[in-house]
Amino acid sequence: MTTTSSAVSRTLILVKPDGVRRGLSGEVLRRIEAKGYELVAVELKNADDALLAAHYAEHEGKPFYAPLVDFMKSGPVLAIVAQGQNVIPGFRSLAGTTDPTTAAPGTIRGDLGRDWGLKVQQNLVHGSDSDESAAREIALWFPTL
Ligand code: RTP
Ligand code: MG
Repeated sequence: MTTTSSAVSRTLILVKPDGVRRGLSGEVLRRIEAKGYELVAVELKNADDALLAAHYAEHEGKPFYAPLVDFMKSGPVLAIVAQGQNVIPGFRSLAGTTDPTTAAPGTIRGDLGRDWGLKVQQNLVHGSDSDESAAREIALWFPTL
């Protein structure tokens, strides 16, 4: 039997402290839901060093690592698990490219982000970039899920 359907997957999305501070949590949730993805878990959290070291392990040693961790501790983060077919690349597409200056209009970073002249890019959201990252990150942010 052949089939064209793809399995439902889950991704970890974060509204970073800049997004929460600017009152954009609702706008991000609205875009996730408007795209047709389902919210599985939503929780406001204050990330600590241990959680951020695990979450950003791939970036340890890079010049932006320390400012990135400081930025992520500068206020609460809205952690979200969303699900749907192809939600991992789907949300990355909604988010837009990393640099908000050049992220395409229509994307979260392109519409709502900009360069603030700070040490690290404040680009409003995080989205898991692979099946493996999503499983690892969901387990870190929502250990009981
Ligand atoms: P994310 O992990 O947050 O979804 O973003 P991403 O995949 O698009 O970007 P990544 O390369 O994983 O970088 C993680 C976050 O680090 C900050 N960053 N700043 N040169 C810089 O100023 C710089 N490079 C990276 C951004 O907040 C980026 O989202
Ligand atoms: Mg990344």
